Amino acid sequence: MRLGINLGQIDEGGLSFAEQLGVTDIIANRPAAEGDGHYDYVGLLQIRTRIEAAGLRLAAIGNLRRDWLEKAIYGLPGADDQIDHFCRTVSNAGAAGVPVVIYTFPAISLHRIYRTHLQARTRGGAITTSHDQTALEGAPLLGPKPLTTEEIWANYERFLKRVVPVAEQAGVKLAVHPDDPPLPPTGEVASLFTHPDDFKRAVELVPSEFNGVCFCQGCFTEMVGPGVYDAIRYFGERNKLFVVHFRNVRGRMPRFSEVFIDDGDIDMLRAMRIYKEVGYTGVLVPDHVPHLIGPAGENSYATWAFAIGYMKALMDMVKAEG
Ligand SMILES: [Mn+2]
Repeated sequence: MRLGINLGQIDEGGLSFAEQLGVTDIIANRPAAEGDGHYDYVGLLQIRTRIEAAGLRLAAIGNLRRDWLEKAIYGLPGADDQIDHFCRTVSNAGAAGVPVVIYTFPAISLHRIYRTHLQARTRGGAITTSHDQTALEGAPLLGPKPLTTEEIWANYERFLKRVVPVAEQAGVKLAVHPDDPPLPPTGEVASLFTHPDDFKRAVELVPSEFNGVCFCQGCFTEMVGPGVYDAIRYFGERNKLFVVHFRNVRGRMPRFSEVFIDDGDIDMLRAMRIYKEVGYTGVLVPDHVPHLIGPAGENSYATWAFAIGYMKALMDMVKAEG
């Protein structure tokens, strides 16, 4: 198992921070090398070489612009063109030596729903986010057109049938991340992923060793609470874990809060042991952290350092268990 961190800016500060903490892998989060609807080869190559020059490894790119797939998600005119662009990103990633592309196929989060509460409090008064789904009941959500669950699955299948062969050719793993939060259909907008079974369906839709999951442990816990351990095992045993977002939460849908890594419902040591038991060899990164006091912002180094240090200790511990 490898320890990684998400970086938005691939700059000296972020890379030094990773090195100093003993992190080995970087996930480039919406790297600033966007071309016209896709990532170009040279931009990705430059990101990889910058990371490698710091003695680190580029594990994946993720957090791609959501609107790049909006027409594909809704099945609008221009859908095939967007899928073509996505295929170019995947091909270019392969050529540039990027092993994994993390993506979402989100209808609901196109509406910028993230949490109902953005200034909640957690331990010691740290600012965090929380979500109360009951506040969204009856929300008048409408995309460019009404979208049913059957339609979004059909559109997703069309996408996968085009993209997976390209990924195989390019040697790039496609890791799907759920909408976060994993909302049920809301207003006239459908959603794909509200239960681990939906991911089973996704990986079986177009079977391939390149079609798998970005296992956001936070989102899976938001879906099924303690069922998260079985979900790790299920996808891990089938080699479908391509990336792990190692995050803790308290509560589950319809109500949950983001918390510090050691302060949620998930027994993080138990989770780490399962990743090891199933033979997971990929990267684990921390994901969403409460704002620590001090130089403010979610991206302050201290709050990430706390999560990384905790993860590193857990990884060392399960390694020592043999
Ligand atoms: Mn995540």
